[in-house]
Order: sequence, then structure tokens, then C-alpha cells
Amino acid sequence: MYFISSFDYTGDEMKITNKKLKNWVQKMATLCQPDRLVWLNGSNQEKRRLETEAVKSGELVKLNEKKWPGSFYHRSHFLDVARTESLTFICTKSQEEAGPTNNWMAPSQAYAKARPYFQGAMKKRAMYVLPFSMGLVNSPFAKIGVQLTDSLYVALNMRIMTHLGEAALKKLGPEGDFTKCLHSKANLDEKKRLILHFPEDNTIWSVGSGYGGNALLGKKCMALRIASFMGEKEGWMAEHMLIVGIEDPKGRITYLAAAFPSACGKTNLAMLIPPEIFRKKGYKIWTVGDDIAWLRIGKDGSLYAQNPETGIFGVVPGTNNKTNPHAVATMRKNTIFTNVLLTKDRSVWWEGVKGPAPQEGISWKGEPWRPGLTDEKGIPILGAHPNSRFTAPLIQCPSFSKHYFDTKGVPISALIFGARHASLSPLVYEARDWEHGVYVGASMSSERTAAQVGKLGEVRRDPMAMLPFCGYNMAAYFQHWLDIGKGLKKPPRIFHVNWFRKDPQGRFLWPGFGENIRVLLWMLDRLNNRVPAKEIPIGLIPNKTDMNLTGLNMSDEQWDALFQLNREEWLKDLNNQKEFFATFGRGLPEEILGQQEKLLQKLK
Ligand code: SAT
Ligand code: MN
Repeated sequence: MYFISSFDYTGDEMKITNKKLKNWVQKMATLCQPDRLVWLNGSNQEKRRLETEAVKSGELVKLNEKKWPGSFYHRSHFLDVARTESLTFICTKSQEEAGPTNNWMAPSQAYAKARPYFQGAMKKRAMYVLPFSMGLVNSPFAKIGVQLTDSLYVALNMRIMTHLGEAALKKLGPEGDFTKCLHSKANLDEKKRLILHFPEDNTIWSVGSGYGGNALLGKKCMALRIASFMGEKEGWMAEHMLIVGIEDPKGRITYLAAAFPSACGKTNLAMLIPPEIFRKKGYKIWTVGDDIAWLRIGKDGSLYAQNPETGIFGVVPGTNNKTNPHAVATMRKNTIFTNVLLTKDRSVWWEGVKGPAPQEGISWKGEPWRPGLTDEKGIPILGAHPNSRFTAPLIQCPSFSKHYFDTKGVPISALIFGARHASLSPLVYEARDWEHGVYVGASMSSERTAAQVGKLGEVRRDPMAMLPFCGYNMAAYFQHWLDIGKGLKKPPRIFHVNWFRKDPQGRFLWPGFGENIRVLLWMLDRLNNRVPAKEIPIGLIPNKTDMNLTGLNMSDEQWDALFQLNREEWLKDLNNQKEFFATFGRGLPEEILGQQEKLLQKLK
């Protein structure tokens, strides 16, 4: 009934040689019953046509071309503004395989539950067929996916976020395997929303949401959940990490990868601009990735990283020329804004941007808004949702690294785990070795942010910032980390940072943003054995004299407050860790418990 054809938009005949792909698209079309099939080839001409169509249907608003060239505005349903982890499932045959941290459903049950939601869901709509690659198409990292979706917004976002188009199809070839990604916004009914992963079938089914990580299936669903599962089988890692290069005055570039929970400043760190005193000396930061890193052991025994994405899906509120000038530059053109404030002259605005608020506008909820508006309890009504986002091509970032294109990836010298803690963890500490570092990552916790539906500020355990993104049993995931370490001749050093430490009055103790370079440079000194470190129970911390604090006016008291170790708080955290680790039962690697026991002894 449904013909595989190139859409009459482009007239370009796309040759679909992969039988599995043809059959699957046909089958899914029969289930969802779209009016027509639209195969995307990734061309610019096609992009313009899709944009025109999205504006006509109201899915996108064209922004003021003078102010925001090539850019668009989108508002999602007001109950569909963040990832819904409670509706996200790993559907492996055995529950054991998914592990205690994931919601689990048996595959047969999951397909049966979701099928009626997809049934006829695309009537009177087009089904867009998006062939894409995560990872450079011509690199050993590349994994092919094909997403079917009834959302033009999703299609246009995926064009920015992935290597989308004919090259991916070519790479797939007649016999290749691909991740089958089926998505329908259906009627955006929360009660009929499911984000299902079938790692054993290399399949993702997402229905009832049109937002971010729920709907752009190449991102968290494929490049983390499915990819982490693949990585464990194939000997590589998919991590929730940014990738940056630090260039020193001699022109040497050292690469770091860092894991932080969603909305904890990964994009800011990835695009950090060093303060003037460091810029003058010749330090530069190069951005390779801001959210996801795929890591492989190279021929020389070092760890290499590639960013499998092509774009940024970054948090907007708080972004300004002071906090992140490179993000501001990146979103200047060809950007899709989601859930910010729309102004009368078709411009956009958000809380925390520099300059006065517009006199009036339409809020993320689609309601009239003006500055000072409050609800019945007197609480300010926001123009932009706290998790409002911009989608922009990474290549537009002024600090974009040309080594992004290195097909073997960039060599990683250090891995960083980051948390958002008002107290507990110090500004920075270094793990003693790989095994200790794996424990540091596995025992990570952080305060909840607006990127997840749920209570803000609540502390939850979030190993390697992968709690919501690990596609298999996290006990096996920890084991995989330990195994990768054994396969590395030169394992990266592992550090933990916390930019968010506060004083008793609730003020941040560390200036953060660009100043974070000071901590990175201390790490570089450590990597090059240029400075000693101080041993404390949890790991190695800097001596105040070994970190460049010029211009910060940091008193000894402030420094001490940044590094103060509250034993009672740590013992309490250890108890909480114990409860968490106990949920894994006997599968948990001994090394993790061994490291924990060591820490307990040191704290006593
Ligand atoms: O919604 S996304 O998962 O894409 C962004 C995030 O929460 O990190
Ligand atoms: Mn993320």
C-alpha cells in the first residue's frame, strides 16, 4: 500500500538497496497509516522545503531574519518539556539484563502495550524517514540509525543533531544493520507516552512526546542507551560526556572528557573561554563535543573519543555573553529555539539573557507575558521554561575543534566526573588510579535539575551521569569500565569536580564558568607531574599554591571552605551508597565494594 519513493519535494531518486530497511518501513507505515512517506536525503533544498511546511502547519515560527537568520521558534506541549524517565523503559528479555536502575518491561509486553498507541497515529500526517549516522560516517565509530517520525520539528532537529542523509544510507549498504527508531507524537497524551528501548532488537519505540531526549531518538535513546549496550558487547564505551581540548602556549592540545548530569554546565565547560590572563598567555579551549562521547581503545593503547553528534541541544536560560559567549555566538543563526519567550517582532528572549526584558511577549506556555507577572501565590511567571533549549550546528561554535573530524577520535588524557553539590564534594579531587576512579564515578550523586521531570534539588545517585542513560545492568556497566581500564596501556587520569559548592548563606564559593580553566590547568599540571597533591581520605586535592588563583582574591578561608571534608556527611553518603549498591545484588564488581570499604576505613 505504501510505496517507497523519494518524495516529490526533491525529485532526487534515492536508491534504497537495503531490503531490511524497505520491509521495516513498509511494516511500520502499515501500523501508523501515514498519508505519505517522505524520505529525507539531507540536502539544503530539502531543509528549506521542510521549514516552509513546518511554518505553514504552525509547528515552527520563522524568527526575525535580521536578528536571527535562518532560525525558528517552536513551543512544545506544556506537559511535554523534559525527558520523562518514569515512562522510559529498557525492554530486554530478562529483567536482570536491564538491572535495578532501569524501568523494565518484557519485549513482548512492551510491543503489545505500545502498538495500539502507534496504530493509525499518523493518519493525515506524513511519515518522515530519516536515515542518519551517529559518529562520522567514514569512521570506525559510525553506527547507522533510521528514524521514522510524524514530527517535522523532530525531523529538522535530527538534521542538526546527526549526520543525516544519503551518506548514511550509502554506508548502510544493501546488507547493513541499523537501529530501528520509530517515533510518533501521536496526540501528545502523557497517559499514552512510552519511550521503549529494545537493545536486543536494536530498536527504539517512542510515542506520545515531541520533546528533546524523548523524541530525537539519535541522541539519548540511541547514542547512549542502545550504544552503551552495543559498546559492552563490542568493547567500547558510550558516555554522557563533553569532549574538550586545552591548547597550551606551546600549541600542544590535551583532551579531556567530562561527565555531568543534564543541565549541570556541560555545554558551558565544553565552550569555556579562558579569562584574559590565560588568553594572553596563549591558552585556548577547543570544543569537540558537549553531551555525548563514544570512546574506543586505540592501537597505541590510549583511549580515543569521538562526538557522535553534529549539533548542540543546549539549555537556554542563563545563557548570555558573560556566562557563555560561544553558546551565544553558536545560536546566532540556523537555530531552532524551543520553549523560550517569543516577542512581537518575532525575536526570542529568556531569563538570564543580558539587557532588559521585552515589554510583552508570548511565554513558553503560549500565554501573554510581561515582566513582573506573578501567579496567584506571588511567584514570578517565567517567560522561558527552565529547560528551554536551542538546537544549533556545532560547527557554528567559535571554539569548534577541527579535530572533531579525526576519524580515529581524539586521545583522552583525563576523564572528569562532575556533580552538583551544595556541600559534600570539594571543588576538585583526583582519583588514585583507574580502579579508584571507576569507584568515584560509580558513587556519583547530584542534585536534580530541570532537565528531568521531578523534584528539583533532590540529591540522587547518578553513576557516571549515566543513571537515566545506561541501556543495561549498571553492575555490568561498572565491570565494563574496569575491563576497559585493563585494556588501556595509558589509562586517562580520573578527576571529580563540583563547581556548585555553597557557603552557609547559600552563595556559591567558586566563580565557575570561564574561571573553571584554573582547575583544568591544575589537572594538566598533575598529568605532566609538575605539581604534587595532598592526600585526603577521598583522593588527592591541590595545594592552594599549586593552582593559579591570580585575580580571584581568594582567601585561605574560602579555599579551605571549598575543600573542607565533612566526615559525618561523607559517612552518611557512604550509607546511602551502600543502599544503592545493594540493589545490584551479587552482580556488583568486588572492586567497587573494596574501594568503598577502603574509603570507610580512611574516613574513620
Ligand atoms: O532532553 S535531552 O535528553 O536531549 C537533554 C538532556 O536532558 O540532557
Ligand atoms: Mn545530556
